[in-house]
Amino acid sequence: MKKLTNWLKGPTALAALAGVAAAAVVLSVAELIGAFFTARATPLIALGSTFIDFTPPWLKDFAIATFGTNDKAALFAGMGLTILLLACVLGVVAYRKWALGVAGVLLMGAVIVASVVTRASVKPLDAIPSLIGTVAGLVVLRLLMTRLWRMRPWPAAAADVAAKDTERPATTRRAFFAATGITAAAAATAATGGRLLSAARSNVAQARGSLQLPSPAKAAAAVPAGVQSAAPGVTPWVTPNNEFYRIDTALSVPEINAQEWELRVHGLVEQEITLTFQDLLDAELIESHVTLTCVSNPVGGNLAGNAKWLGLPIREVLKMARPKDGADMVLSTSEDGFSASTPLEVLQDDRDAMLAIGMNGEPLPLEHGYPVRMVVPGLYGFVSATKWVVDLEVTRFADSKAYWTDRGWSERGPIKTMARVEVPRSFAQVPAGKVAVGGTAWAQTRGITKVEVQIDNGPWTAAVLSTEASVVTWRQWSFEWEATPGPHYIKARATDGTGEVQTDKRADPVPDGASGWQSVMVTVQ
Ligand SMILES: Nc1nc2c(c(=O)[nH]1)N[C@H]1C(S)=C(S)[C@@H](COP(=O)(O)O)O[C@H]1N2
Ligand SMILES: [Mo]
Repeated sequence: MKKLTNWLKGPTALAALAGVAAAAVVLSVAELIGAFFTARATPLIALGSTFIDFTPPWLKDFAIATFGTNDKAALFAGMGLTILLLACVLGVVAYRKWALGVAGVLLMGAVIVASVVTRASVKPLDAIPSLIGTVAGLVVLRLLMTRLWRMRPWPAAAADVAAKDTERPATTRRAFFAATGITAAAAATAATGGRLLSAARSNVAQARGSLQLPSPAKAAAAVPAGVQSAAPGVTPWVTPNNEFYRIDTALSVPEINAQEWELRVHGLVEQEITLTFQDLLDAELIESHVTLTCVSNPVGGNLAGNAKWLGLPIREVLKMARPKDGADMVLSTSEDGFSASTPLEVLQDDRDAMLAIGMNGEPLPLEHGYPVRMVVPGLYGFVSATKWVVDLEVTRFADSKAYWTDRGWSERGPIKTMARVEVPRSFAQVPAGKVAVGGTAWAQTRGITKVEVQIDNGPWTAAVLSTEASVVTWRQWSFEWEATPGPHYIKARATDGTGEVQTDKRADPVPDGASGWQSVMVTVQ
C-alpha cells in the first residue's frame, strides 16, 4: 500500500498524468477550433471513422452482436482507453527523454491529420484544428515537464521526506499540480465550448424542421385494418422514426444543407444528370410503406423497421440518364464515403425503389439520411439503402466494389425470409393456461404466406396471420398457446410467397445475412 502511494507520488505516475493532460489539450483544442470546420474533421471522429473503415466483417458482426446499436458508444469507450494508455506512455517517455516525447507527439499528430484528410468530403484546410491542437498539446506537455524536471533529483520516498524536506520539492510539486489542474479545467471548458459552438453554428436541423414536404402525386395505399398482431406487446406495425433502428458508419451525422445538395448520376449512361433538392420537390413523388432490414440482424434481432417513405422512383431518374448496354449495377455513394452496389434491374423494375426525402410524414431525420436517401424494397440496407446519398454511378459488378464488399461482405444482398418471436420474451416466466405468442415475419418482395409455431418437439402448427399490407412490408402473426407448467421452447418459421419455407440452416450475418429458426425459452408456472 505504502509502496503504491509512493509510486503514485513518484515521477513516473506524475509524468503519465502530464501526458494525459497534454492529450486532453490536443483533443479539446481541436474540438473548439473544429467548430468552425467540417464536423467530421475533429481527431476523435476522424480516428474513429478510420478505425471503422478498417473493420473486418467478423469485428463488425461481433460489435453489433455484442453492443447492438450502441456499437458506436463502445467504439468511443475503446478509443478513449487506448488514447489514455498512449498518453500515459508518451508522458513517461517525454519525462525521460524530451526529444523522444516530442517525436511521439508529432507522430500522433501526423496519424490524426492523416486520418482527417483522408475522410470523404473533407477539405485539406480541415486539418487545421488537429494541427493547432497538436501544437497546443506539445506546449502544455513541455510546461508540465519543466515542473517535473525541477523536482529532480527525486527524493527516494517522496511521502516520507516531503514533510521535513526543504521547501523546494513541495512547492514545485504544488506548482505541478496547479498547472495540471488548470490544464484539465481549460481542456474541459474548450471541449464543452466546442460542442456548444458547433451545435449553435449548425442550422441544418433547423432547416429540416421548417421544411414543408410536398404531397405525393401517388399516395401510399391505405394500410388495411388488422395489420397489427393480435398478441399484445408485438412491435407496432409502423415503426416511429425515433424508434427506427439506426446502422451506419457515420460517427458524426453528416449535416447536409438541402439547398446545396446535389445528386450526380453518371457512369455508363447516355446522359449525365445532376438533380437538386428542388428538382425532387417538384417531381411526381410517390409514397409507400417499405420494411428495411439490416444484414447484420441476428436471428430474432431487431435491426428491421417499417416506415412510410416519400420519394422519387429511381426508375424515373434512370430513364432520364439512359444506362448503356452492359451496365448491371448502380454504385450509390454517400457524402461521408459509404457506398452500396445495387443491381440495375432492381432499380428499374416496378418495386418502386426510391430516392426518399420523407419518412412517416416528416423530412428524413438527420440520422436516417437527411436530405435524401435510397430505399430499395427487398435488399438489405448495406447494398441498397444509402443515406445522405450524393452520387449514383451506373457501372458493372465486375468493375466496382461497394464499401462492405471491400470488407468481406457479399456484393449482393436479397433479404432472407425470417420469422421473429416477440412475445413472450426469451426467458420470460408465464402463468399456465392460454398464452398469447406473437411476432413479425418478413420476406420483402416475396411476401409472407404462412407462419408456423412449434412448441418443444411437437408438431408445427399454423399461426394466425395478420392482414398483409403488401409484399414489401413485414407481416405480423399471433398464436394462442395452451401452456403447461415447466420449461418450454417456442420456435417459429415462415413461408414466403414463392412457397419456400424459411431454412433451419444456421448462418451468421457475414457475408449475406443470418438464417435459422429462432427458439425462445420460457418457463411456465
Ligand atoms: N451513408 C450511409 N448509408 C447507409 C449506411 C452507412 O453506413 N452509411 N448503412 C446502411 C445499412 S448497413 C443499413 S442496414 C441502412 C440502415 O438504415 P437506417 O439507419 O435508416 O435504419 O442504411 C444503409 N445506408
Ligand atoms: Mo445494415
